[in-house]
Amino acid sequence: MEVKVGQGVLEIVEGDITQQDTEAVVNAANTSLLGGGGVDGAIHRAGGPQILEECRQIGGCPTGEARITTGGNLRARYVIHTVGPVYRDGLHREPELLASCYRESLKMASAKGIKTVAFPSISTGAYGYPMEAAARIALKTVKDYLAEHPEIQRVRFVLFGRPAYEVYEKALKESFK
Ligand code: AR6
Repeated sequence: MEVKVGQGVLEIVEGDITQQDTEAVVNAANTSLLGGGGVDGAIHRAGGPQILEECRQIGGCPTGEARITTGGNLRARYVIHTVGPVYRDGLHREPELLASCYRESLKMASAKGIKTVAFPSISTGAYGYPMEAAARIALKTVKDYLAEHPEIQRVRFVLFGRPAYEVYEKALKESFK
């Protein structure tokens, strides 16, 4: 499913973040930037050792911020690494930190002249963020950014499995009512 936002397109698909043909894919990393499981493991496995080497040089990333490396062997030319919040109870700045991940990743894309970006559902795996709440924040933040930044042509959410896709689909329909 896709919707127009300003000059750009916001799209949701079911799939694997490592297989995307966007100029950049976003990694759901941790503050060390030294790899892990989930999306992070999949990106480093598919992208090869060059990404990890660049991450080592960068030396880490605080929660809510973003850093960029090349895409190694991925189809995407760049990987934007962002660190989502670990979900506790929703009262420890988790919503604003999650929104910040999406915004800072898109700011990085704008700064680098990247026009198409694919995101996974940040923080909703190992970091435990409830998917419905995360989907609302993710979609709203990206929608707001696209409305103000015509340089970004397409943002794709790549949801892992049908249930995740359906949560995002429902949230997207709600947000465009
Ligand atoms: N493509 C798209 N989405 C995926 C893929 C994939 N290949 N694999 C999993 N997902 P997670 P987090 C979904 O755990 O919660 C790592 O160890 C998954 O179903 O990757 O931000 C890091 O190093 C879930 O909905 O990221 C950190 O330590 C979503 O992607 C920590 O996990 C995010 O799950 C970050 O945790």
